[in-house]
Amino acid sequence: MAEKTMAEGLTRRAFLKSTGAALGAASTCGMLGALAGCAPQVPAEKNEEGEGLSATGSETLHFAGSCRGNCNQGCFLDLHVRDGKLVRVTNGEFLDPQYNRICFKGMSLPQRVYNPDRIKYPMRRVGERGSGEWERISWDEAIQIITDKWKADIEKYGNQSIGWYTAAGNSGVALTIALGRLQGLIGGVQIAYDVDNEFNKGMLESLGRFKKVFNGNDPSDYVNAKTIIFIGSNFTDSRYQEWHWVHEAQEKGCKLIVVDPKFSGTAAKADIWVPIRPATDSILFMAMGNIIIEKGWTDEEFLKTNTVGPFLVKEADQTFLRKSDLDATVGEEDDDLIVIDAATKKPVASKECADPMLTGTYEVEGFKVTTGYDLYVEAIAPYTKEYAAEACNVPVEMIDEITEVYCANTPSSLYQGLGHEHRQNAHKAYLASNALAMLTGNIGKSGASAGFYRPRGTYNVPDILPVEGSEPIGELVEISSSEMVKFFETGDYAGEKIPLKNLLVMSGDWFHTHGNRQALIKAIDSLEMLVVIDFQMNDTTRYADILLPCTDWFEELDVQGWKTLYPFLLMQDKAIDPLYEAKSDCEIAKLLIHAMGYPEWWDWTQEEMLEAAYGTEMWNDLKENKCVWAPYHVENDYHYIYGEDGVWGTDTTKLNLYVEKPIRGGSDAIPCKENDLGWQHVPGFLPPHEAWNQAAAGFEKNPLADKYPLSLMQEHAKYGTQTQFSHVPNIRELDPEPSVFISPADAEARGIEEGDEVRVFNDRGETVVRARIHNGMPQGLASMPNGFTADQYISGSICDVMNDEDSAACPNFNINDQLVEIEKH
Ligand SMILES: Nc1nc2c(c(=O)[nH]1)N[C@H]1C(S)=C(S)[C@@H](COP(=O)(O)OP(=O)(O)OC[C@H]3O[C@@H](n4cnc5c(=O)[nH]c(N)nc54)[C@H](O)[C@@H]3O)O[C@H]1N2
Ligand SMILES: Nc1nc2c(c(=O)[nH]1)N[C@H]1C(S)=C(S)[C@@H](COP(=O)(O)OP(=O)(O)OC[C@H]3O[C@@H](n4cnc5c(=O)[nH]c(N)nc54)[C@H](O)[C@@H]3O)O[C@H]1N2
Ligand code: SF4
Ligand SMILES: [Mo]
Repeated sequence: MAEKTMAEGLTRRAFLKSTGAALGAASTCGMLGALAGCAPQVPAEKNEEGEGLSATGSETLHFAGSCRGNCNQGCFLDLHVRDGKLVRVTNGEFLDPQYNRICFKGMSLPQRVYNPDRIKYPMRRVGERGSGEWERISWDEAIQIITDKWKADIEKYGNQSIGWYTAAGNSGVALTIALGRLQGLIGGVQIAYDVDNEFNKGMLESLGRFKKVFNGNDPSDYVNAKTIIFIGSNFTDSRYQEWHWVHEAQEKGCKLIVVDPKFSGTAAKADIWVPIRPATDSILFMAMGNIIIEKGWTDEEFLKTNTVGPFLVKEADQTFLRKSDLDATVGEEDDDLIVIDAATKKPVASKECADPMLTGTYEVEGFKVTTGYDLYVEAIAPYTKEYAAEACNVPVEMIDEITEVYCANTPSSLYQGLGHEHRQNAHKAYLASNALAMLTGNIGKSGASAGFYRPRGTYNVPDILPVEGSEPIGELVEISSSEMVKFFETGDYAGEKIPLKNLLVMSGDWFHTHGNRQALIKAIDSLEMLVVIDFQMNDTTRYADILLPCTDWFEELDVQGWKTLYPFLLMQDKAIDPLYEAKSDCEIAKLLIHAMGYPEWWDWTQEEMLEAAYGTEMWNDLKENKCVWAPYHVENDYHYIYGEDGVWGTDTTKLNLYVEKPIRGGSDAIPCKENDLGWQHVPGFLPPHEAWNQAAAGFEKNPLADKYPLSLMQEHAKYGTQTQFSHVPNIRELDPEPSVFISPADAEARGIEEGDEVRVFNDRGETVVRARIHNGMPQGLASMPNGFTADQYISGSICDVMNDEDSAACPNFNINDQLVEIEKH
């Protein structure tokens, strides 16, 4: 009986220990399955044999669930509930079974639900900030304290005295709406969640996206690829639910190329491992572009019809020449791009030209113009394969070989992860690699993908966020998270005084995602009230003035909205009652909104809210079937291939080999620090801000490297989803404590042995962890995989040495962009 093994064997000891604490406060829902929101997914009579009765004579009920942390996979879950308690989690059944999967984190979720570190009641800080001294208060008191202060501060300083921070704790839709309504009412200051923005910038600029699906093929399509290049992705550890398609492709002869400085789990599966010098990826891809052009492996037809290659770029302002430039009477509706007709060599509107020139510099009615293709070619020309061999520390023969495999063994796909992303200037690597797909036409068809598949299940949420006919208190302004230390010290942001006194953090570990932690801890002294909503303790909750306990994922009704790998929407049943005094994020938002005196801003139940977000028909379908095709796919009923019809999600509907309008990455509300647009139109190379410890590619090493010679990255640990599972016993059994991985050579030079306690430090701070000596690490690179909160380190935290500097072109958490030294503790 598999059920018994899981519930009574693997998890039993830790599970019983923690459920003991939970039982007193938790009421039951399972047996009362007929209650609204508690309807079991599978009727009792369909339960498998042996699962029937518990010791108390109650049966196991099944509810639909989805794993909503930010591992980007969002598995469908079957929640086994007995006597009102979650006793087991197994995978749910998708409409298409090839997506059916679960991992050890999902299976361990009962341990997270009944985790002793859960926040049980509203609490007020009584000791120093961070001292961990709290007193229990009632919900009424908590809401009163918060809203009295908010009201008084809004009166005194205006709505910018209230601020918000949220991240990716729960990819359900309910939370998005809860915070959206609160912010919609109060406005104030949004501290931006500047995550993965070099990736976002590079991917969106070059490939565009559609509102509902972003810009990559459905991952089930990997099975059709003949070559896949993984770049900065430890796919076997960070996307394991998709690996089986890659593996199936490999079994059919697909060649796997892995570009990674470390011999990672994914590299171990590769046909060719390219051990690149960290942060030099864009150079490698520009060199590959040069080889493709030189060898004549370009797909000219594809370039002409699917890319902006033939469009003419004006030398004067680097934008495309349009009909409206030549005739001021042409309106937006009738406007078009101008190209040079290959037969007549005359400028014509692109829609009227079957065969445009891909190359050339021309004079058109006084405008000096060059084709987008030529500007790309000119930009990459200096990055020859010989240059790249030296800069990237990869042999010329290997660069030749991988280029040939990518071009000859088609269809070819690129999968671009984020390992190389988390450093300044990394967006260039995405421009440069996507260009290879455009040059060769390896995009827009089955087996040929370059972008990132991410269906947007939240697509119509923005429409229901404003409350029609109701005036908000004030406008919402956004400020960059990486400016936080400076901002809290001075109160100035971009030359303006912002009277921020209060901050509400929900669904994000603000202190863990930012670098320079000690400076941030000091800087927030100027903050008068930090309110944190979470269901478990994390690095931010420890500094809160008021802590509010929210429900864990299975204690509320929700829909899995985003960060998924499949074309479905998933229902989250309310499978168990909220533990202790936890309330859902929506309920908390409602209490705050009502106490502020604006009940019209929250006059729905959670179910009504979700129905409004999806429309009655879809909502009823979801309620009944739990898993439904996401709307885009219902319309088409097929597995998504981005750009298959030759229409791309960009302004011009073409792929941007040349980027006419460089963007910032995340929100458009925050301008780039320096906007050297000229440099941003085409691929190029600049080293990262700090993590550049060797002279290469014509750039001297960072002078800090004399003192701090090791470049430190943070991989996304196999046994975790950021910090979400940090205190789950099963997970800690697999990966007990924070470590730093270093090469044997670096260890030897420092007299460090496997398992030694070591001090990892730089000018920002230090942390003490255990050293792991890893043959797959290159000399000069160290890695501290993520997944732990500060209390789990011997001392300090990765965030004490982590960089908090923005990119010039794009605000971002550059979590891999730091130099450190390591010594025996
Ligand atoms: N198990 C698990 N899965 C996750 C997450 C998690 O925390 N745990 N987090 C999710 C999230 S939010 C994200 S952003 C992704 C991140 O997951 P990935 O995209 O896989 O990124 P990382 O784990 O940061 O790094 C992947 C690889 O990049 C390599 N790398 C480092 N620097 C460079 C470089 O300069 N060039 C190249 N080519 N490679 C480099 C590293 O050695 C590492 O092997 O994972 C998602 N999935
Ligand atoms: N030091 C460090 N910083 C990093 C990274 C790293 O690896 N190391 N990775 C970077 C990347 S790529 C990413 S994507 C970000 C991720 O940044 P975050 O999204 O902040 O990551 P988590 O640490 O998982 O924090 C999420 C928090 O949300 C809580 N939570 C989960 N569900 C709910 C809910 O329903 N309601 C509420 N109120 N809270 C909930 C969880 O308990 C957890 O405390 O971090 C970035 N910054
Ligand atoms: S952690 Fe990710 S892979 Fe594991 S069950 Fe949850 S969604 Fe699936
Ligand atoms: Mo991320």
